[in-house]
Amino acid sequence: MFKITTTLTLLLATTLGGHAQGAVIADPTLASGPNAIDPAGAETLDQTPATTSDGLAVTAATEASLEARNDFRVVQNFTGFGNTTNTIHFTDPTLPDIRFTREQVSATPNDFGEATSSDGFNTSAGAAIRLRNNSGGNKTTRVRFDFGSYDAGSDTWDGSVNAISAASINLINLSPGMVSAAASFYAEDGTLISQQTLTAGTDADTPGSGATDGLFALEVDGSTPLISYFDVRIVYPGGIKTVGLDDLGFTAIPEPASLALIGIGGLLMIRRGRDARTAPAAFLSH
Ligand SMILES: [Ca+2]
Ligand SMILES: [Ca+2]
Repeated sequence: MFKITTTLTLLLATTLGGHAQGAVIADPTLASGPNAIDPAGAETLDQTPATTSDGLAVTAATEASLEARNDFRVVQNFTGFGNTTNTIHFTDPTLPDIRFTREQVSATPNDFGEATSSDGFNTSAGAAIRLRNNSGGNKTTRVRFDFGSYDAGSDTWDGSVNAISAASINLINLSPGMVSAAASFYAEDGTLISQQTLTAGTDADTPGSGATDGLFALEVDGSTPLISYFDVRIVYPGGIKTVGLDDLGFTAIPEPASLALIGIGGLLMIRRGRDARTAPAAFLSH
């Protein structure tokens, strides 16, 4: 099953990879439940991001709270990702499609976003996403994970729909000498919901020397806008520096409250109708 899925994924990535929109990865295998995030434990997510003190009320979510949700899924393998735009497309209509884009904030275009199978940047089996400053001086790169809808027929992306209630990504090997990384979570109207930061070289196991691994994560409740997209912004020093992103977590698309109520009402009506039909039969059988 795994081989079939991988083959299909590679086939699609190969077929569509040359298109201007980049690679399209169809129905990647999803993990859920305990250890869906960082199942290997090889790169311990030992630093909790600081939430910035700019008045944003929503704080980082924990790995345990996300894994406890029955609507939470994780992509662990990014095989097929190329170095520009990548789209994950699900045939399951309850799941948002996901588009990954990379923006070179500083001048020189020598960062990457493609898949890497290096153990040093993975928190799970299968490839992670590699981001690298390949040479030269300080650089900043921003990558975006947008939850939306992809239409395969017209090859078009709509990022203004399918916002969700929780999302996460692992950041791996923010090595000493690197500067920092921040994640910003946004609503569909562009409102900033939460901003979280990790600082390089502050590993909890080996302070001052170890590379930082951390989890950027957010859960919103009914009083907060849903998550439409989030950005990860990384500041690199000069020289060759690489970080990994792995285990992209997200929830199913929440059902609108009105539809949920109609659904409950409909079930009650069906049940009532069935009870009305079966009650006489049950009575007669006695
Ligand atoms: Ca992985
Ligand atoms: Ca979106």
